[in-house]
Amino acid sequence: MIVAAAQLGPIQRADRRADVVKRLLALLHEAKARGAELVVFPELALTTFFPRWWMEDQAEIDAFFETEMPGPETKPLFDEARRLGLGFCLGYAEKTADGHRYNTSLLVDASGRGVLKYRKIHLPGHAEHEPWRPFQHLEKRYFEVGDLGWPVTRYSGAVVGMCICNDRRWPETYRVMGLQGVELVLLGYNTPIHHPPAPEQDHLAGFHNHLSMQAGAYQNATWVVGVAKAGREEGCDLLGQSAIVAPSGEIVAMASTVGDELIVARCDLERCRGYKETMFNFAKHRRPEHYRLIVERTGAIPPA
Ligand code: CDT
Repeated sequence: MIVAAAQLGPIQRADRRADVVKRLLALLHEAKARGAELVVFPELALTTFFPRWWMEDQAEIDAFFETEMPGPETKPLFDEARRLGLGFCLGYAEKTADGHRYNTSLLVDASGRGVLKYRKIHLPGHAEHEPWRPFQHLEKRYFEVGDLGWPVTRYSGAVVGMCICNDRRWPETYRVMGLQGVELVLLGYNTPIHHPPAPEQDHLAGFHNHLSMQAGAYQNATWVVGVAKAGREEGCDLLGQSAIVAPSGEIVAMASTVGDELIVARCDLERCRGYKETMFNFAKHRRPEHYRLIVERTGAIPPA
């Protein structure tokens, strides 16, 4: 499968949805021209990364959420992708009819039909206002923990799953999909390079990004398509380095800018099989009877 990672440069707060969708459309056209059949957009691809602000006015918060998908402003994306015969994966803030709010990714097939939804499970940051920070990370305030697990589906000959940003740092994310035979993980992210609680880690942001995705890919014998929203957004620098990672753990394509940029790779699903049948033959080598602690315990408890 030829897959495109459609990295986005920054989206400022004043940018209109319609203008953002025009940028997505330009990337969609480039993807078509370069032979892709599936295009992956970042987390919260329609707006600025709004959890950086403490907001109390519910109407102001709601303006960042989609109540329907497609809605009037996103329909052109669905229509054009269908016309071009392209599937895509889109990250957005979802508000459900009964008032729940999630950080969501939707996989849409080439006929314009939503075929898989994922709601972010590992919500990083904090829920209360922390004025000492230069910017907030309030995902725990604005979103609920996803309620769908990590489902996978068969899509165009591949077993496809999704996760979102901070999920990529947790081995459980990939393993739950790995146990369903995943071959292609689609993953969008918004990663501030500065991490206010631990600034000494800032210079490693790019290393940790790739480390997580490469380990997840290799240990689960899957392709991983990691797509950034990058660049200086409302004064906050977001990591780029979108990457397509092979089941060997090798990066086969990587973005070199922090703007709108398309990278493309031919993801040969046979390369998953090689690892799934040898080193990571789960049925043969896993020992779940020794893994109980992973599901029974959340935080670490060192010995007395
Ligand atoms: N969007 C997102 O999940 N970003 C986080 C930042 C963590 S710092 C609170 C990430 O893991 O990249």
